[in-house]
Amino acid sequence: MLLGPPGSGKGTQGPVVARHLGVPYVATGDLLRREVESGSDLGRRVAAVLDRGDLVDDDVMVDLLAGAVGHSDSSGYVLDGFPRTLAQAESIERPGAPVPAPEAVVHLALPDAVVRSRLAGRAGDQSRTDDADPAVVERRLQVYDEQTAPLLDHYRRRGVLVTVDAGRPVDDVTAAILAVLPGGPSG
Ligand code: B4P
Repeated sequence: MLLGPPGSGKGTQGPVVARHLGVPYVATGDLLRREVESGSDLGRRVAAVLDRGDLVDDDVMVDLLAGAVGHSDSSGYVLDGFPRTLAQAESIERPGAPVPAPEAVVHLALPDAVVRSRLAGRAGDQSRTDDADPAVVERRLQVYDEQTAPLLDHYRRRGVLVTVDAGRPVDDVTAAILAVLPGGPSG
């Protein structure tokens, strides 16, 4: 599981780590953007939430995750962007949950100033409407601090949290993640 503020590199590192581990990569941000592109009723509601920089409802997220992994017989995943709230974390700790509780939670640590500059860069190269407006970026940082950062303590208490400095070049961050995973050189 990859946990970190917006722009910390979850979507950059996730596919690489998944390939290395030979498991599927599941990114809830991608699932939501696909739903928006489909033009469904849910997609229209999700678009409004993303444009404000808020989080989509926990029940919707748990259903989307279950739908995405429902046809897979994989015993493991790299999860990017889920959970983002304590309620989502608890939803995968119950019997019958769509994915197992995490074996390792990688915290991609990045200062807010670097987040702002990375998202401003991405707003220029990709069509992410939630990166383009500085007020929305500030809202996402606030939502991360209030609703997602408390998960760090949740997973630290469970003994599965490892922290990686996400401010280094992409390949260095990848190497650091692989090194701390269970079975890696220092994991
Ligand atoms: P996400 O799609 O998860 O996006 P993110 O957190 O903004 O970015 P990420 O960390 O993946 O950054 P990336 O690698 O692309 O979420 C979007 C929205 O969906 C959320 O705000 C929320 O509203 C909603 N959502 C998603 N999951 C949810 C859930 N579970 N519950 C409720 N709502 C949910 O990197 C960003 C930029 O930095 C890129 O341009 C990249 O090239 C660059 N970069 C990455 N690593 C770098 C490095 N080491 N050095 C220099 N640049 C780097």
